[in-house]
Amino acid sequence: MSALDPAGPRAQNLATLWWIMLAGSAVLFVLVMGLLALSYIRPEWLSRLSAAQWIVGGGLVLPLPILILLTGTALVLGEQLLPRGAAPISVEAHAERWAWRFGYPGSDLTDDGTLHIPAGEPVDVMVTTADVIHSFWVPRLGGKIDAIPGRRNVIRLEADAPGIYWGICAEYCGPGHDSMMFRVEAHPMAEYRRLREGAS
Ligand SMILES: [Cu+2]
Repeated sequence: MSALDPAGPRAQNLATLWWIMLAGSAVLFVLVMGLLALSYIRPEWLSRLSAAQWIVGGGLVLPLPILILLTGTALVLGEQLLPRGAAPISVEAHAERWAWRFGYPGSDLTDDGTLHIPAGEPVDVMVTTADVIHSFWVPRLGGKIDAIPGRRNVIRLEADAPGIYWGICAEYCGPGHDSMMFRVEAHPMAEYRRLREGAS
């Protein structure tokens, strides 16, 4: 159930971003630790710089390129996750302490405890809640989104291949929170159509 084991393009974006963030923070860490080590090993090198030069160098020149790169990557990759335009298929996920219920607009397919989606196709999940704030997260298929009382939030997911994926509530919501997991089943498209149409 790891976000670092993506099974779709949206989760892949997030995993890529995770690795870039890790690399960026590692570079900054090594640079700062290098300077710290130099201050012990070769203090005379560092004392050649004035206080103003340190502030400009350490506070702007060192972090800015890396932070610009990280922010830019996050904006570009994050932008691609937004549910732009209408996805051909939408499903509903309704949170209630401490379980998820699923619905399929335009279909009589009823909730059987599993969220059914097609594989290879973006799906919009309309996330709502009956009580407190919860958060809908299927780590291998996409990002997470909060379920907020009185609101209907949308998150777009996509699975590359048919299979079983697991989801979890990612916002602490009370004593039953840790068991608020759910199952997502991605079906081949033809099978999915039969499932939704066959039920209506
Ligand atoms: Cu929860």
